Amino acid sequence: MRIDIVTLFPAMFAGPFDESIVARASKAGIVEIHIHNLRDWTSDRHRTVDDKPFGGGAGMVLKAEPLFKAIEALKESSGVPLDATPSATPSAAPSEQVVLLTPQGERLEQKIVAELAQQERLILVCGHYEGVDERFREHGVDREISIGDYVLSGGELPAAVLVDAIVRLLPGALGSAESALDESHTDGLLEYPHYTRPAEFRGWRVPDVLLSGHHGEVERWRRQQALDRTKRRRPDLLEKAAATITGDSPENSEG
Ligand code: 9D3
Repeated sequence: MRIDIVTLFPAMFAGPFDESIVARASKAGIVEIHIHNLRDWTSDRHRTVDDKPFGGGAGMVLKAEPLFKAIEALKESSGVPLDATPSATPSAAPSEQVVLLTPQGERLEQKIVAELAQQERLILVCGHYEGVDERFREHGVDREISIGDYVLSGGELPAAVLVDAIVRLLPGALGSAESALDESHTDGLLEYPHYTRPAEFRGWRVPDVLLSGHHGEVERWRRQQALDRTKRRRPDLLEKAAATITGDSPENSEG
């Protein structure tokens, strides 16, 4: 997968992609991430990316022109090296989506992450200031995503969150131990409590069942703990799981 990120603050991406799973996946050629400065697609002397809102009001709005120029240029770069041997049957255009990170987008959840992980190319556009010109949102963007109902100063951290969530789903990105662990945790429940040595720390003991060596009992205890914990902390997750089972989930609605 190739991911292009368009931002006014490229330096914000220096850290997150140089560590852990994303860094490993980049080195292994599983993902190719390119960061671009939106100012590179301006043509005036001051490299202007924003302007005052029509109709008045506080804040600035990202101009449509640099945003369109950016995504058009990135779409044109096919991802195929310029010196590639021409083939008799030109391959189909890679599937790609332009995603705008914005507080007005649909709230990110694992299902959306999984959908985006199917694309061959993603172009992520980080909003900033009061937002982007509506004509870019309407005619230049395939999908709008928020990472939750809290106010951040821009779309950069949300873009980094999205990339992290996507990359770990790409084939080969996780080690075999990590993927096995991951599969057992896709039942929609919160995790059971984890302990490691010592068996007693400052007088706090590890539950006896975990030291018992009875694998069946350990499994039963963990399942019960996961259920109790989910019921108490995240009843919404249980309702969602129940709705999926009864066929009463939003994916089956006509809306
Ligand atoms: C305080 C300004 N707000 C006025 C109602 C609007 C606003 C505009 C731009 C609020 C935040 C931002 C910058 N945030 C993002 O671009 C953003 C974001 C977020 O703030 N929270 C969760 N997900 C995202 S994705 C992009």
